[in-house]
Amino acid sequence: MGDSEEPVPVYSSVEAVYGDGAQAEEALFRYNQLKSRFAQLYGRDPVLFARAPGRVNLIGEHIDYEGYSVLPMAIRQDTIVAICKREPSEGPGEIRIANLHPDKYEPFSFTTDVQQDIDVERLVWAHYFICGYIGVFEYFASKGINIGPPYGLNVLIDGTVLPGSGLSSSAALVCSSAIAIFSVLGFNFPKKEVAEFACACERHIGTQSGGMDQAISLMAKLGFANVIDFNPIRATDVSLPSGGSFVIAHSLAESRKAVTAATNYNNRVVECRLAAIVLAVKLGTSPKEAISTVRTLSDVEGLCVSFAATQGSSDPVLAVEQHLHEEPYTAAEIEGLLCESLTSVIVDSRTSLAVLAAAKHFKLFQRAKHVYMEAKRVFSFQEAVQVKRSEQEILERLGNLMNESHQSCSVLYECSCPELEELVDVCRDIGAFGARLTGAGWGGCVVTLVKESVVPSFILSLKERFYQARIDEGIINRNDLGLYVFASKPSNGAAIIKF
Ligand code: NG1
Repeated sequence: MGDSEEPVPVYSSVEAVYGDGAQAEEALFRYNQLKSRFAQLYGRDPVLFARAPGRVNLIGEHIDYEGYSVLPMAIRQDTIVAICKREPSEGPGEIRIANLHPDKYEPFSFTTDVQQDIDVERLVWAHYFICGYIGVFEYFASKGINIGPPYGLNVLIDGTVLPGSGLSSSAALVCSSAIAIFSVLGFNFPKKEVAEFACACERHIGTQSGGMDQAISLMAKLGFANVIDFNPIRATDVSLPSGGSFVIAHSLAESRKAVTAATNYNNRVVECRLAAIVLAVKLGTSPKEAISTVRTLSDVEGLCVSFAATQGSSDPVLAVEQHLHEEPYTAAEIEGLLCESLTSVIVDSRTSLAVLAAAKHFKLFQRAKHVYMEAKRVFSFQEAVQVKRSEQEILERLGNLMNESHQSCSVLYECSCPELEELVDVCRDIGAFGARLTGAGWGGCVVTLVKESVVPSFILSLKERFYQARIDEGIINRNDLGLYVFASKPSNGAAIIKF
């Protein structure tokens, strides 16, 4: 039985998750704080805690939703959910959700309706818990599990993954919520299945998310990055070179993925889908068949590779270069090629229709080229850590791949922003092997590879070159700097903790 077939682990101590020493002490402090605040709020102790980590994606950006493998690692920052069922004596069924930091995240109360709608126009932080709640009950329904009338829940949450940072605070919150909910109801499930339904349920928030974040959050193992494959989800451990360290640095521009979905994240999902359908048609599939069978660029990779073979190559990019044009496509041009209106091609979701309404044109060439080339870089990265070379050579190779990935995200995928560009430049300038935006982009963090031995001086230089001006302008507080720039080793995946 592979790891991913195993249920979410249940531990009775924080050490099992966070390791020994300072990190375990820090964690214990957080759990104790949650426990006593929970008792103050709800008059008793939580029955259990569920935690799920954020992640940093080392390489493979914006390709998970196209079906391609990615290479992230879990970070130590996580979200912890403390939970208990509400007793009938506590009044009508409701879900009470509070945060350990009510100054930033006010409390909310929701009904126990398992089919409630999330108003994506008025998103609040606690909706991510509700999204997990809806997801758990959809999963129960798919398994024929009926627990009778839903219970009310008391919930208290603490998260240390910075929101809007590209480190997947949303998946950490959705995954920890989902685990807490099924666990307090007396269930546990294989990690792989939880990752799948957690990904599906995050779509209630309105982004057509790919599945990387939930998969790594659930399946990560201390000390390893992972290659995550999709359809079906599978995680393979990757040992990183011991002399290197990944430093994560925030650009201080917030990536507001859910709010900007129609023009940014979901727009790219739709552009890739249209690129895949147009490629299929150009390569001989009838428009009708392409529209009904092709969803992602991985669906047409075979056709592209066969086309490349006619020219003695196996590179799908050749088909992109010869069958798509660089000039952005208008809706009318694509409709002409497909003999259908775009709204009847993309009929399956409200969020995709919002993309069509907002789009001026579609950059099919650029998006498809990025996806195929980035997918190849993931394999090259995985290969580079396995090959017998000197450590310096491996680190240089990985750094180059990260730089190429950033260039592609920036130029072809257009998901960077001025602050990320500045930060990437500074990182390279002060000696990183490579640096790139991580996560969806349009703000958020950069991940940069440096020699382990220089991490402290690297962080110091970053402070001087990037953050000092922002501290002087009052954008961030000097004392909070550790939240925005830190080195990270691969951390553990999600767990249930009962003490
Ligand atoms: P972030 O920015 O960390 O939420 C998002 C998606 C991923 C992936 C990356 C881009 C969600 C929950 N996550 O990550 O699936 O597509 O962008 O590689 O939507």
